Amino acid sequence: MNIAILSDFHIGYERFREDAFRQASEAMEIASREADIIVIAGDIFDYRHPKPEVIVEAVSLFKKISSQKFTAKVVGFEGRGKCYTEVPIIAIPGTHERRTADETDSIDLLNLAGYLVNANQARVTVEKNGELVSVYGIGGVAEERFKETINQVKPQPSEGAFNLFLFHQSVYEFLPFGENIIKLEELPKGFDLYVDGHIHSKVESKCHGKNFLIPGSTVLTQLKEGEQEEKGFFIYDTKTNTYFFRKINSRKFVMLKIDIANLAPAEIKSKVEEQILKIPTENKEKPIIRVVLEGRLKEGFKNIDIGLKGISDSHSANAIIEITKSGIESQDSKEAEELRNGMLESVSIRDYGVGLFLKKLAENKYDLNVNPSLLFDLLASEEKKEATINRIMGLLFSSP
Ligand SMILES: [Mn+2]
Repeated sequence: MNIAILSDFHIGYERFREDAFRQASEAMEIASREADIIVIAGDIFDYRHPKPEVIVEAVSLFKKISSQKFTAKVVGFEGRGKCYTEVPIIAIPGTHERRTADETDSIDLLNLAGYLVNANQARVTVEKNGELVSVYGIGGVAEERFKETINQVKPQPSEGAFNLFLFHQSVYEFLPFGENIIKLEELPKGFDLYVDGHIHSKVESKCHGKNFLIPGSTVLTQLKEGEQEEKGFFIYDTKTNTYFFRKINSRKFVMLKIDIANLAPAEIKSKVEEQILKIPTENKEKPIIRVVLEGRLKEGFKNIDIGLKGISDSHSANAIIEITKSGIESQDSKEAEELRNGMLESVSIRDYGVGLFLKKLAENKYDLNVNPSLLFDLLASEEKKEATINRIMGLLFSSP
């Protein structure tokens, strides 16, 4: 059988909401035409409690895809939960859908509606012309709980079937950020194929001598360097153990790292402009360009002096441009760095903020008749923004 392996749709992702839905839909439509089984490795939704309009998007997509004609049928289900359909669309909840154990999540909702089978801590068996494929899934859990979960549920391959192990975690070989993260060799043995989600860029590797695949997300989320590759999913042939990456039309993402060492703001601006103009913009969807400025600014200039907003505005018809200035070293970033390094442990962030605020006010010869600490508290207030702003304006600028 051919298995389509997809992951991380992040439907509802605010920043690129339309992209998330459009790209997930395209991937699912192609998958339903070109594969016998669709397997989704978690994070269908971007958050735990999707808004009704986001649920509607997902329901409309899964309703449509699950009503297509599939020759392969679900013939077996054992484990947590219940199965309500024969349609071979199999998914697990990811870390974005995860709720506390035994609480229902949004994958349970799609499962109950019969649009897919939730394989979280369960084995789903699919049959087509006498061939069996068995999928054992474990939904995303906190990294430190994953090994314990494997020990509890003891995933076993099923005899006489092609066995796929499906999960949604970091894997140490690709994200070595902690002791708790599982290593490939610690994954359960005996499966013919290992499929993971969570990591948003594509990975092709081996585990216990078998193929290990991460398809990556179908939508751009983190604007990281590794996300410049084209999005899509794998189609895996169980008879030959071969696979290929099926690309979808995803919005292009380009990351531009620009060295601004010893440049003045005007020079930086023209350097950025020049680099942006080199990127082709012929695609139907505007590309997302992330400009990362790195290096130490020319003496005498500060971060704030670089007026880059004009650049994003002047290109807004052809591209979505985001400019990151955090790689710049100057007085401003030194202050942020002090905070990060915990050099100010004895001082609360708020007190440190007040200190900076007072210093800046003094530098600017602030002499209005409002207590600076009160002003700080008002400006930092999270509540009733409009009323707060009116109050500040009143205090500062009304005649006594
Ligand atoms: Mn994800």
